[in-house]
Amino acid sequence: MTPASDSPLTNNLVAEKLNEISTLMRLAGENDFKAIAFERVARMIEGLDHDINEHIANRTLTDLKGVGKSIADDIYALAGTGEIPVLTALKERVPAGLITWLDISGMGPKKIYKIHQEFGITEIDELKAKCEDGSVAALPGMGEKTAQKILKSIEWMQQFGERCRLDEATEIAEAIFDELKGLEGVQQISVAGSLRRSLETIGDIDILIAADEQDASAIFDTFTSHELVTEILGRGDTKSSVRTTRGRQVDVRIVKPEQFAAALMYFTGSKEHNVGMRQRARDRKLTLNEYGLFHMDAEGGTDFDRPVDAASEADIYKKLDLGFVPPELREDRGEFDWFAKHDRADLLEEGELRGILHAHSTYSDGKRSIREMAEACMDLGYEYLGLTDHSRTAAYAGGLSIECVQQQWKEIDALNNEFEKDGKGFVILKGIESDILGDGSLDYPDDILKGFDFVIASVHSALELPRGKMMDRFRRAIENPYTRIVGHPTGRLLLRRGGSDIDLNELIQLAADNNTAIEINANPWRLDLDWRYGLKARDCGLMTAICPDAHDTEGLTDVRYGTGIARKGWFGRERVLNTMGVEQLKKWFAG
Ligand code: DGT
Ligand code: CA
Ligand code: CA
Ligand code: ZN
Repeated sequence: MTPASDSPLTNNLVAEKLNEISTLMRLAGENDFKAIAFERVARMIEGLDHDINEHIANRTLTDLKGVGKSIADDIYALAGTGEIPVLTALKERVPAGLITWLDISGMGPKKIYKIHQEFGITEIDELKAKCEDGSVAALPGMGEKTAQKILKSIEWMQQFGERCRLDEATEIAEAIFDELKGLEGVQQISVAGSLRRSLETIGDIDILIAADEQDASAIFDTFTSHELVTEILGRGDTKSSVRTTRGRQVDVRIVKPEQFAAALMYFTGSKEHNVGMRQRARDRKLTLNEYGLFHMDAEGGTDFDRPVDAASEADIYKKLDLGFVPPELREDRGEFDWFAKHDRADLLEEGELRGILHAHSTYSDGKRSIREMAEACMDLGYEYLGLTDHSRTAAYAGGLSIECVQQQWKEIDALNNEFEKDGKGFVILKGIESDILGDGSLDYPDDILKGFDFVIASVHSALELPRGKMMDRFRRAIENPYTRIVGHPTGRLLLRRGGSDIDLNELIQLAADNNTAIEINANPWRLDLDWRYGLKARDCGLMTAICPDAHDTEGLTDVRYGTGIARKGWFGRERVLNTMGVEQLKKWFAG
């Protein structure tokens, strides 16, 4: 993606370019420090709550954290010419094909650089051939084992892709976790890594166990012979890795019980959070690693003979003058500042959700009747269901004509009467997921719109409009007083399709200013609103709702994934609509 010189820069685009520089530097065998500096600035810009163009216009880029003169000049150059000279030079040096090699597990930039230098190859298929004919194995420092590993990894990559959705990872992790947790010798066990942090896509699954050394072997026996395991990738004294069905890698690590807290913190990550934690330790003449928190020795190294007494993650945070940081927030996006001053963040808990908003029935493209959806909600302990079938323009999804809407209202009234008579304490709200039409208007005349308890407004067509047109469209939809919730704002499908090009910071501001919520679509394909905009949302008081977008009764439990993302985005119950009781919610909807 090169910006046409007439199209304005966006925060994401600048971040993308800087990340590209960092990756290419590594592949070109350059100094890691420089690569890391670019990566840091990229991440900072991604999380920026305002438009980078302000800094470009005012020449104030160096006011931003971590931006030195040289990176600032790179960004000014990008803004001015559409190009960054250092990036252009790197691209000439590093063939594009090599970048895909980074996804091969066990292939760091150094190995890639070496193989490329040696054989002059750039494509994965060429690499595959060189592994098969023994050329890679013959290189110094490689060997047959490495070559075989590379081959396996390529095979797997081509079959499955390198990351998976949160629900897929959760299912596999839970099956293995359940089998291991009761085993003799397992003193503590936890999921770690990106899954514990509730990231929207997962590379591999990490599980950590506290056990005595003599119990490790039996625990690994059970793990590596689990029914989901298709291949054992490695087995050692403290770590074993397997490939499961559907191509996911699972790492299980066993540590000494007294090291569990520090190891759990380390392997939960993120790497960026760990870097921040180690710095805080150093600032206090301590060192933190996966084995524990220790005093520094005279040379500034780790004095393993002088551990600091810290038996839990909370203890470690406390010793570093921080409140306990919930795993979801460990992304180095503001948690250090917050927890240096606060004990807690009061994030949403799944149990605080009192009702379901955004679900479909057989009236449009759902698989269950309204009654079935309502009863499933009751069984799960919810107090209300905000039913939102598709609107009339969404013909492909069985969108409701005005007659159908009126018929649905009758059915809902009848069901509500019945529930009331039977003392169920459950209510169905009349909602609709209205398409946002091309010009930003909603999909029914006002006299129909006013009959709904609430309207979710979503874009389902022309997702590819240019940013300016897209924003105009959303602005009009948000300013429409009937719109109460914006549905899946970008329309992305994780690992499949990127979302619309919109300025989410501006969208959040618009929604907050108009007292309109933006949902966190909890369907694991979407998880849209993206948690990375959480700080902006917090700053302007944006409301959200955790919406399963359920098309079947099973889909209702997806709210667990939405809750994880809401926590990652710093949402507490007071900014989540479906933590309200039905009367309060109706009031909010009535505006
Ligand atoms: P993933 O698997 O790509 O979805 O992401 P993670 O975060 O689960 O990453 P993974 O599995 O490579 O490593 C698990 C955690 O271990 C990671 O979040 C932080 C820690 N860790 C691993 N390698 C490093 C490292 O080189 N430096 C630091 N500081 N931490 C690391
Ligand atoms: Ca992982
Ligand atoms: Ca891992
Ligand atoms: Zn939708």
